[in-house]
Amino acid sequence: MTTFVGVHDGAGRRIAVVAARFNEIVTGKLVDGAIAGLAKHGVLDESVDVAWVPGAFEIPLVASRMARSGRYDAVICLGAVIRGETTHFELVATEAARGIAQVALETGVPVIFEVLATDDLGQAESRAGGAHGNKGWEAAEAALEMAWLLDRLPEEEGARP
Ligand code: INI
Repeated sequence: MTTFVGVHDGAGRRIAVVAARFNEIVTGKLVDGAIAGLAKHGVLDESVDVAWVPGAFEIPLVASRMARSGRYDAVICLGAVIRGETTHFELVATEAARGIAQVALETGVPVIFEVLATDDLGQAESRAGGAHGNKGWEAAEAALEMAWLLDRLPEEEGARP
């Protein structure tokens, strides 16, 4: 029996971060947490590229560009969707999740989903360096774990000579 469990080893890794400016008071802290987490596990500062997009709805397109570039071992998507009075919240949150999942499945590159969807700003802040930790840091660890795993799992038959 072989068991595969990824580890958080950032040596030699190149990571892209795609972050939404909407609710930047929250997403800025998620980005800080992700960068700190990557650095803690050995990813060099010069090996991290951060792309800012207007809102969570725009994340999938830019994540797709980053994933398809072949330059990155993983793409981390960070956003904060906070419930408002309209159904816009649901649409943005749903499309961001759907699009991000699609990019991962279509490209085979790990694409980490850390778009917070909360009822209010306080809940979001508590997950961005507050009482519930920093989800950006967790995203960094998920990215490294997935990169490790995908390096070692069998590839599609015929993918390599
Ligand atoms: N974008 C977010 O990232 N978070 C939100 O809470 C949000 N709300 O609630 O509207 C939001 N909307 C903007 C959206 O992501 C797009 O940028 C916009 O619709 C332009 O396409």
